[in-house]
Amino acid sequence: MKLSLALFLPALAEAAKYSPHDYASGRVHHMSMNRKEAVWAQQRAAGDFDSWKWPSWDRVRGRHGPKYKRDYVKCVNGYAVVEQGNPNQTFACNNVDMYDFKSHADLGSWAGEGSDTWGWVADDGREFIAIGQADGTAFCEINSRGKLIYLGRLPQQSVSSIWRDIKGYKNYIVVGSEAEGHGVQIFDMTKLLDINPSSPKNFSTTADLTGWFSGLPSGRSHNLVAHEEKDYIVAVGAQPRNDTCRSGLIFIDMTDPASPTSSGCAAQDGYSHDAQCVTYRGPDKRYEGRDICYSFNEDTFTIYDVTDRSSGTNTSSVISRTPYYGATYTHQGWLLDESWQEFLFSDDELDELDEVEPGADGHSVMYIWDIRDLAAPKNTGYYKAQARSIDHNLYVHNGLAYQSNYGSGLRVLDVSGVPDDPTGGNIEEVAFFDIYPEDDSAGGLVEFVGTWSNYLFPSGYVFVNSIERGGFVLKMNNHRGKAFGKKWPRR
Ligand SMILES: *[C@@H]1O[C@H](CO)[C@@H](O)[C@H](O)[C@H]1NC(C)=O
Ligand SMILES: *[C@@H]1O[C@H](CO)[C@@H](O)[C@H](O)[C@H]1NC(C)=O
Ligand SMILES: *[C@@H]1O[C@H](CO)[C@@H](O)[C@H](O)[C@H]1NC(C)=O
Ligand SMILES: *[C@@H]1O[C@H](CO)[C@@H](O)[C@H](O)[C@H]1NC(C)=O
Ligand SMILES: [Ca+2]
Ligand SMILES: [Ca+2]
Repeated sequence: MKLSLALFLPALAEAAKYSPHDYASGRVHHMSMNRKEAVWAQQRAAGDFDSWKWPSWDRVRGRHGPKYKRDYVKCVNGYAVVEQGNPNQTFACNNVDMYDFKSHADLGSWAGEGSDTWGWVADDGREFIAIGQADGTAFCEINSRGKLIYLGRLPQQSVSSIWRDIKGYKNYIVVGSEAEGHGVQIFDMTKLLDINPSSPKNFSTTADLTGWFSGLPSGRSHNLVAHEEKDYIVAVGAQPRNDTCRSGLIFIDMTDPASPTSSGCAAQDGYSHDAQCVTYRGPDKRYEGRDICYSFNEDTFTIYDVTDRSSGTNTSSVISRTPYYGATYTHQGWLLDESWQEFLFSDDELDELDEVEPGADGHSVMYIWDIRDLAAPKNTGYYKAQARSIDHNLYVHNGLAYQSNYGSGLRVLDVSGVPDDPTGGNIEEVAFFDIYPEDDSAGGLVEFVGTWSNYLFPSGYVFVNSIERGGFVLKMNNHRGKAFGKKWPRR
């Protein structure tokens, strides 16, 4: 389909920069959500979310047996050709092979519209994935051959919403949504261990939840953050903004997952869109062993000390609040090395769309942060992608950043050399798989289409959730057990 949004929201395109008030009032976030809703409404009307159009591999049969004969489709000369002659089944790629695909329809969803995803590994090494969709969360096992085995789903708690965010917490997943009344679902993944795939289970949103957190102001949240080591999770972006917690970090004690309780919130810097909360280990001696949240707060990168979080509002403190060149909608980020916290990478969700430098040409930008002084983090450089698209969620494992970059798909960057060159000069894209071929002939759309998020398993399989189609299982073809950046490990 052709997307034509020029008429929808001229204000977003015109205003290159927004005022602090535009952020604080929620105007920028509101415009961004409206923009997405507009794109997705067009796609919905055009039938792009009728995911049954995309054949799941285990359903495809030719006249003489399976049509997709190969166990996996190798990336050869820059393409993984799932079906000869079909541009929609020909994926541009480098160094990544495709092992399976299942449509959202075959993953038990009537709504489709994929979003976040998170995995869980059982004690015996079996790998399971939770897949966000507008009407709930689908569950699959990914077997040793990289095949998705559908096991069932956890329906939406209140009403549908494409915004469904999932994190792993010990043997549980926690699920939040922008739907009012949703709260936080706490689901025990060990329930999947004994399911017979021939009768997938439709779990109950009451009887099958270990716990349900109902203490969010309106039940909405934008995302959830897990800090397993300290037995808590954090809800961020829980609207409305005029609530006491101001859509900041809302701490939820998970000591007993059956009865999660709120233990206070950090409202000082207002709305938080996403965060990573960890125990501090790194060069800034002042914070050794403290609980630190690295937070992505719309117009700033904000660092909190949340050690004293458990007694009401604002008992934790803001260590720093840092604006930066290019900040348009500070979205998400991840540490290079949780065990020695010196560098971090962040993404911005509106810089390309709003044509703000350095993302003005639509080639997505990953921002590099030197956080060796938590009170004065520095944006030391950035990596500019060769592909045009908006960059979305990124996660770093063993010196490699796995990005879900909407229309340009999964992108894997070697970021292991950043401590040697914090400008990002030595960052290299080492692999990619573009799950959204629809925009390739246009040179890549700067639009909210394609992939929302991805999850890497110890086996090397990467699950990629696409908004339109369903779930892809991919693997880097040089991934012998584990993939490492060239300069990894560092110490
Ligand atoms: C590819 O997908 C696009 C978008 O859904 C559609 O317009 C087009 O007809 C499809 N082409 C083929 C060959 O299936
Ligand atoms: C699963 O249960 C929900 C209610 O909790 C219901 O709305 C939905 O239709 C059920 N889905 C299937 C496939 O049975
Ligand atoms: C808070 O904002 C909501 C809209 O998001 C509004 O309906 C409500 O009246 C506001 N409450 C206060 C106390 O301002
Ligand atoms: C928390 O801090 C913010 C920012 O300083 C302030 O506006 C708000 O009133 C504080 N809330 C409480 C309950 O102290
Ligand atoms: Ca961006
Ligand atoms: Ca593409």
